[in-house]
Amino acid sequence: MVREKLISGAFRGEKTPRVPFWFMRQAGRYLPEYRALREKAGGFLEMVYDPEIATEVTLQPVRRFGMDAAILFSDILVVPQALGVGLEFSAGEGPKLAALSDDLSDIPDFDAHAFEAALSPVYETVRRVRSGLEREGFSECALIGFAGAPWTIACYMVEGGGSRDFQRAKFLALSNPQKFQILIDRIVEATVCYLRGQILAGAEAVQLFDSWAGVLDGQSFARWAIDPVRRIVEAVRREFPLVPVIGFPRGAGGMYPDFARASGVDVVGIDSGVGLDFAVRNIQGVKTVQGNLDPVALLAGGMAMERAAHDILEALSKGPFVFNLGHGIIKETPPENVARLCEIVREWKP
Ligand code: 1CP
Repeated sequence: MVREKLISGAFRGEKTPRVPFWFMRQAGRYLPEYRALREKAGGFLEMVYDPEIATEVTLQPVRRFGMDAAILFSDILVVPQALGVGLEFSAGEGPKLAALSDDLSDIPDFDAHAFEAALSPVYETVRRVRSGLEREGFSECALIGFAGAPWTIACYMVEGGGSRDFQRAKFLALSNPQKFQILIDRIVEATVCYLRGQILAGAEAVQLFDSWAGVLDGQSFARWAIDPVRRIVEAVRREFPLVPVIGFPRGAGGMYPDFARASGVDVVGIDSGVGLDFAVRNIQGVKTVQGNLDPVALLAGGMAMERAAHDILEALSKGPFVFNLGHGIIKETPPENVARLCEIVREWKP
């Protein structure tokens, strides 16, 4: 019989004997072994589409720190790329995509065959990470797959890259909601297909990153952040009822409780701005909570980090909980701080 992994119990809403943990962006530039491989590979996308390198990078933080989950090394922007949108990452800069036109007349079609072919190296990475975890003795470590939530993906497709406030995406969503809905529906369809591919290849849970949910007003949040996620969750659950879905609507603030109730996700990822009492009262009563140490506290280390981590553990370990950061690890973070944080969480007695 296969024994359930610690973190899977927490994802399904159980209180666990120890608080499980992993960190967003746990693979990346703060690790010297990542930087060495990155140098050899050339570019970021070269790493993502090389299953051998991507597997290695996924396993690096687990070997060093023994997290309870590994997260697939990839990027949310491979989905628009597999839909045929041009994508580039130039050194030191963010991503550049071929932006959609003002009238959204150039929303790409969904060609399932081409889409799956483009993403097959990512599925191969998932298979290799699963067997790598077993082979290297990390049989308690779960593999998390992921995708961007439709709103955030639409933001990048409309804007053509990062932005401070994604004003153009918000403007088009408000001024041309019919067309914007078609864009969102297309991304929903592609994302369901992509998550299915990851789960069939061996992902044991999946996370939807809605990094720009926080720029939406209340009404827009319900339509563009909750509804598309709910439809993805329904489709995944129909086919894979036992695979937990984590939703991370970063910056959702006062809309977090609505998201927890209405999106259908099993686990709600909270950013560092969410107050702990608020999370206990309004989110943890409904769903498992994941979060929310400020990545800057991890960067700072020392007493500031220890105090912040203790506060979170004290408040949230009474219910179903997975310790994480409130956003990704900052690239200047000393690996020793990460090691210390792992020790704090592992030794915490709820
Ligand atoms: O080596 C490098 O220079 C590339 C840096 C990098 C890395 C390590 C990028 C570029 N993406 C990634 C990997 C990545 N991205 C993971 C891997 C798994 C892990 O967590 O270890 C994940 C889950 C993501 C998800 C992602 N990509 C998000 C959602 C999470 C978040 O940070 O809010 C977003 C918004 C992206 C887009 C993206 N990719 C990379 C950058 C610099 C950005 C942000 C662009 C911007 O808006 O400025």
